[in-house]
Amino acid sequence: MFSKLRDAFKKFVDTTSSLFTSKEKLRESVEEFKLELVSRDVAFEAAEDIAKKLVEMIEEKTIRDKKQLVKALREILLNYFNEAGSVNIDELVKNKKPFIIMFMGVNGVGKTTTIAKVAVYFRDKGHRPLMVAADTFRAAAQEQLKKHSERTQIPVFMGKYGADPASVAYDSIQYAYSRGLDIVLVDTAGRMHTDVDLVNELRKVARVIKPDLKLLVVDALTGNDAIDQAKFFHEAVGLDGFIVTKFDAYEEGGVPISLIYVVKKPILFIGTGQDYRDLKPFNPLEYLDKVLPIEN
Ligand SMILES: Nc1nc2c(ncn2[C@@H]2O[C@H](COP(=O)(O)OP(=O)(O)OP(=O)(O)O)[C@@H](O)[C@H]2O)c(=O)[nH]1
Ligand SMILES: [Mg+2]
Repeated sequence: MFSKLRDAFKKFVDTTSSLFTSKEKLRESVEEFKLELVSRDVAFEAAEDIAKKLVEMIEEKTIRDKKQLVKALREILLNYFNEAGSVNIDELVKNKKPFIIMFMGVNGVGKTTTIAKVAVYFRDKGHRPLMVAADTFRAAAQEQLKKHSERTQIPVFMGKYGADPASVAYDSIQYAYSRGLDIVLVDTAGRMHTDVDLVNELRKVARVIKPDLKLLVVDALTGNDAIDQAKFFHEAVGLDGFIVTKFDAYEEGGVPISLIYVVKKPILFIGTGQDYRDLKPFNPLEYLDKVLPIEN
């Protein structure tokens, strides 16, 4: 996992021994480091900021050796994660019933599978979730969720094909109320993220159901595109956080840094496989331990 980003950090740290003396070499190496970060899915803005901060610290002699360099890197990144805040979802869901989560994301990112995983996650903790198929545009979308419902035995609410997604979502909440279901997980339409109709549809759903959380599901494997999707959905509908899928197959490593740096919202969960329990709360410290070289 994330071996490529780790290699980029390691390479930079390993080549810095001469940098503490020569300004010329430092600039060269930092430029190369920036490009490497970008090629490992770190957003350009974030790569520039990391590089700028490191150069300042090296020039001010706050960083004098490799150990201090790794420590500084960790602090810079950790600060990004802190600025993005955190969402304690286990606590939040206890305080409002039904708790409504609206899931967004473009086609194929793993949105529907993720909703089923989140439903299983909460059922394991003693909750009674409801999955809602508010993508009435594609018949397949309804079928997908129904299959997950059959496999997991978690109830699903489906709208009629072609019905207004906002009214389906609204009805699902009444349904949850009347059956004592305490968490409503709303699957929305995918399509291209630049689709104007989609944006209007999602805004309407959000207006009508007033979700407690709006989460964007992104596929780590789409790299820089995931960053564009995040910016787009955040501007169009507003986001409270992310779920990043396909971490199990992800080598580049930079997507988490980009998401939280660019949108300043936390990552709640990561998808780590195709099974229902392949969903883990995201832990920034664990992530940093994996991508940074060891300080010694
Ligand atoms: N390896 C891996 N595969 C995943 C993960 N999450 C989802 N997938 C797979 O990704 C594929 C697409 O998942 P879906 O849940 O259908 O994605 P979607 O975004 O709902 O797709 P559409 O509704 O068709 O737009 C499926 O084969 C999932 O099993 C993950 O974390 N790791
Ligand atoms: Mg789907």
